[in-house]
Amino acid sequence: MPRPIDWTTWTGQILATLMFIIRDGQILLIEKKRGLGAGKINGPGGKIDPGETPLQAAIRETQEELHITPLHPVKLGELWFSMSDCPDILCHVYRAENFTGTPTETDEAIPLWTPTTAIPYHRMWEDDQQWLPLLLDNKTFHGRFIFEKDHLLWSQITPTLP
Ligand code: 8OG
Repeated sequence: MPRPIDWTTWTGQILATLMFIIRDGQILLIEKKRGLGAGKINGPGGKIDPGETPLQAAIRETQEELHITPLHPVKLGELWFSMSDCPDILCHVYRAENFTGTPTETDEAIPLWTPTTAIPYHRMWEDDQQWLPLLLDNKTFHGRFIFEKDHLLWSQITPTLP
């Protein structure tokens, strides 16, 4: 049984972002080299710095990790993670259709273009297969998840109004 959580009073201790760029039937993912989820495939993203908006952080993290700038990102989702081994994470999820620059390997990430029909979910966080299809469909969503270490114990995805 997952530990009980009162989601009505839940607040994220760590604020984070994810950015998914989707162009010509392909999604730009990264192989993450360090930080939480190192070794996994994910979108670029990371923690929000003090004084930054979520959108500013999502753009900055994509610039730092891949040396590109996403154009006109739109927030589609919010993910609430209750983790057993680190503080609670509230993650804002963005989608963009275009970018400037050339995706480049950095100390943090290796760029990986994948057809949207062949996303490597087996190399991603366990919850991603529950909400990434909604993002690909341009739907808005709110997800809540309880993790025990790397293992997803409980999840709930709710569609939200755009
Ligand atoms: O700063 P750092 O890169 O370590 O921040 C963690 C990043 O990992 C941040 O972008 C949020 C993201 N992240 C989680 N949990 C999950 C998850 O379950 N799925 C995905 N796709 N990303 C996650 O912290």
